[in-house]
Amino acid sequence: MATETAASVLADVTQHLTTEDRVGLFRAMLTMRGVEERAMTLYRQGKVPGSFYDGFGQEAVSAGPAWAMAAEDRLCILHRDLAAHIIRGVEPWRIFAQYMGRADGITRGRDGNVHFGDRTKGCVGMVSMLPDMMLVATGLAMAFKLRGEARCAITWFGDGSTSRGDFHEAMNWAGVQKLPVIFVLENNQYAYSTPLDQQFAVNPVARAAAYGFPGVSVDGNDPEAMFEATRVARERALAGEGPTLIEAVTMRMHGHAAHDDMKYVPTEKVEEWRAKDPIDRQEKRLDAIGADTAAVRQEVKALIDESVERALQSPMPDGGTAVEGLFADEPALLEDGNAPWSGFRSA
Ligand SMILES: Cc1ncc(C[n+]2csc(CCOP(=O)(O)OP(=O)(O)O)c2C)c(N)n1
Ligand SMILES: [Mg+2]
Repeated sequence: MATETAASVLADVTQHLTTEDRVGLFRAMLTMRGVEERAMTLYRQGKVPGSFYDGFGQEAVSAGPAWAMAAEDRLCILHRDLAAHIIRGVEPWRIFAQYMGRADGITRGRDGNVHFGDRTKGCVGMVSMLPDMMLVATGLAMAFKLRGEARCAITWFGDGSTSRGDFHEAMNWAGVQKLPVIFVLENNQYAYSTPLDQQFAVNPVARAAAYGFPGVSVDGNDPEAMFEATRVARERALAGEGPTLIEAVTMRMHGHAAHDDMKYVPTEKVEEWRAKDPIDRQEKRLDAIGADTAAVRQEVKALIDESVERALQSPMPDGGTAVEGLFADEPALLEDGNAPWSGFRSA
């Protein structure tokens, strides 16, 4: 099966994106960047425990695809894809609270990191083992198919995780069953310090053909190209034609996480990609059609400011609630009459 080019998927992008949509993509990417920049400051101030991961420069990879998905679809989102949560309506103040481990975080203080998801908004909580979200998305798609529902699942995963068996299992099963699932390969040139040429001999987008479905390579720094590729993939999925693998070609502009100075990445490479910044590019496009991008910038800045303040007001969680919400049905009491988690209770 032929691999399509970025140019072919961009052919008629504005047919399916109104000016409002295009501004919406810009706003979502800007919000993602604003949240992550401010969260990095909070991390350096010691207010975000553990480590901190961001998707600086990769905002289009999550914004474009998330914009193409419907309310009834399900999104299995990874650690550099904050714009997907934002587009689904997760409020920035709750994301700040999440990073700071506060009671109003999405996991209500159970995690201070990126392992969160708000199911009421169709965002599935992130599984840390990579790329197990591919299996979760494939399972969701299997359920949609079995129930005869016109819904689609999408998941993101990195170049590094394509070397694992789970990648093969998910792709194979989705191909065999022609499942309504979209796989977005976030090719940001590195998996921690491992560059692509040490990761695989053949680009994984070419592997899609081996599983019986198309692989398309897209400019991952262009939110409209990412939207269009996903829109086409979703139509294909809903028509019962099966999955699509979309390779988003991008660059990890920061270290793996806040602790990583990425000295192993040549400076010229980072500079080369800085010129392709997705937010700057979308802003230029919008300026060219007369949209008020300065107003969007102001609006987003105000949102970030008030969101940080609100999150800082959120209390630390009560330790006694730590194991609440783990079970759909509470397990039986122990022989001594205590609940299995009673040892964890603070009182
Ligand atoms: C099975 C597994 N092994 C190791 C890790 C630790 N780990 C987290 S992110 C990461 C790098 C992943 O690289 P890539 O898939 O390219 O994604 P990127 O971080 O570049 O977005 C590693 C090794 C993990 N989460 N799961
Ligand atoms: Mg990577």
